[in-house]
Amino acid sequence: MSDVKLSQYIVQAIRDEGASHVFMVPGGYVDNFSQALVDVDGIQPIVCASEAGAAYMADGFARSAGRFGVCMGISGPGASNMLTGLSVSYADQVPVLVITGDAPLLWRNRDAIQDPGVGGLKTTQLLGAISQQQFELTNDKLAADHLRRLMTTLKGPKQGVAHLAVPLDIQRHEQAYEYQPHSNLSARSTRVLDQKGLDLALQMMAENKRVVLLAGSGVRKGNAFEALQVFAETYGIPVATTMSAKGDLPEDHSLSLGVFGWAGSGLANELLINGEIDCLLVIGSRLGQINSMGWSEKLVRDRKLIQIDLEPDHLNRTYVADLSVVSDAEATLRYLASPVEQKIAQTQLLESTHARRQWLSELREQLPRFYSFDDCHSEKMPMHPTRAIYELDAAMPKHMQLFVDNGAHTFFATHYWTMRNPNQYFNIIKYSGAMGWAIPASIGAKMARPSAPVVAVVGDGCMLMQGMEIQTASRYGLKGIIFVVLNNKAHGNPKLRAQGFTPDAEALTDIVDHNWAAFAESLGVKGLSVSDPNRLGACYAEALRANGPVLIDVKCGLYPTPTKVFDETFMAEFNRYIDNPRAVNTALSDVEPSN
Ligand SMILES: Cc1ncc(C[n+]2csc(CCOP(=O)(O)OP(=O)(O)O)c2C)c(N)n1
Ligand SMILES: [Mg+2]
Repeated sequence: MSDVKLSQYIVQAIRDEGASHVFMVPGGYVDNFSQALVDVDGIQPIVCASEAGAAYMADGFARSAGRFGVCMGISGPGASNMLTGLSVSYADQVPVLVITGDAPLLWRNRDAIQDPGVGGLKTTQLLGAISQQQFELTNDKLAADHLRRLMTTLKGPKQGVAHLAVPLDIQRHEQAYEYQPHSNLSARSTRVLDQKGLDLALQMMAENKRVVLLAGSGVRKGNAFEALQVFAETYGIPVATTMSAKGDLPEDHSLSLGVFGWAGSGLANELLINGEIDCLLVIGSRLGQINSMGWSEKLVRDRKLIQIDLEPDHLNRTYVADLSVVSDAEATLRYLASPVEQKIAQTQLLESTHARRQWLSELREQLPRFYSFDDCHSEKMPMHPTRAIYELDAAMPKHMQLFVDNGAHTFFATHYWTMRNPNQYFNIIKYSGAMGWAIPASIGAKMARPSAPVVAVVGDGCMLMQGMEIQTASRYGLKGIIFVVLNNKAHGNPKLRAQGFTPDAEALTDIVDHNWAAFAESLGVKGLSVSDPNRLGACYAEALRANGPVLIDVKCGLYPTPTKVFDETFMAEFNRYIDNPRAVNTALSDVEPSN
């Protein structure tokens, strides 16, 4: 077998581990990788506008494909450009491999350009802040070892960012390609099922019959969609999801309550905060701020809390549960729905199935799914974003993927969209909320699932940050991707909070009404613009007919967000000092929400 450069060795190895795309920006310290990426079959380099876009694309790719994404850039500014994107993957435990090409070891600490040593931007320290695992390759003999070990982060049960720093001189070493992929490693093979803990959970549910399930992103990570539906149907248990698991029980299912928390449905928010629930079963959620309505003590008052998660570290983080079980979401839901040892508890829980369904149908009559539903048909000028979203949902094919960016538009796009299939809604607001993410992330997702159309709903502020990446969609000839800019000429969320500001301070939240359609056209993307709500339908239809990427500049007004997040009832929940012995940190809610 002939020797190959280490840069090629690494590219072949990650391909053999399952990588198909590398999102990157060229540069001196990754030149060897550029050559390898065109020489090696079965892996495609995607050149992005910036490394920030590359990291976001790798993140969106991984979320959509359900396998690791890869981004690459030079040390120094390439690495720092990737940092924000990678921080999103880190926070949400999305598997992303980041490869940096670093200055050669021989030049270290001598003021070389982009030196990651003394006097430079220290790549491993910088990315160490957001890496679950990282190695600097200081000897070519260690390549196979380091790559295989990074795969435990990219393919194992606790996923996230894996960083490999490869100095230029090491990239050039040659050796035979002998690499054994980590093929025996898969998230499935490491799944944990705590039957004893789950028997106790069954018993608690049987004794506390008004059970509601809150399903978090752990359900999606565990690919537990079918198991979730079977479990809910077996016992007639109503299911709310967190925002990031929106639609993982289809929202038109008879047992779906919709999203709980920020941007949540009226039904889920009112029931989980104010309703008479006996037992709240939480699977795969850390119950962070936006998924607990600001750590509301009402979420756990006068009811049992059962928390189930694959990661022990996620349990009892914000509330002390009555029962916490370390168990995988899919295995858990299957176990609970099948005949188990605790037969008596199971029979009792089955007996109350009809009563729960009855309870839910009464709740549906009392509680609204949508807040301010009339806005869906608003004729207002400037346009109401609710109408733009409601009609967009109606116009788009049901197998599409929806990427929602960060700002006031997040609330409209989440609240008024009914997700009819699992694993199609994507959002990062729960821990990061980085503006602009959805633009490149949706491009990564389109490459991950080419047959599924993609819609990205973004703000004009988001466009200012990452709008250049639409050129990547155009250059790679992507079809079936639509960027919908809800253009309210403002940093909407800050402006909605700006009532107390002076006019000069409020003006800091204004954005120029750019012609985003013309901007798109200049980058080879079809640009459409719409300001009359009655033209929305025709505009969406035209976008769907296009033979390439499309951007729609939806000129709308600034209107209050639809859910109660910023109104008095729920603000009170945020602002109150929680006098709650079961809250882990009672001071958490003593500050205003921000985004
Ligand atoms: C990178 C980043 N910087 C700042 C913020 C704070 N922030 C949250 S929403 C927002 C404004 C978003 O404006 P736009 O994209 O126009 O969306 P809109 O709120 O108007 O719908 C800002 C500045 C953020 N979330 N992310
Ligand atoms: Mg805006």
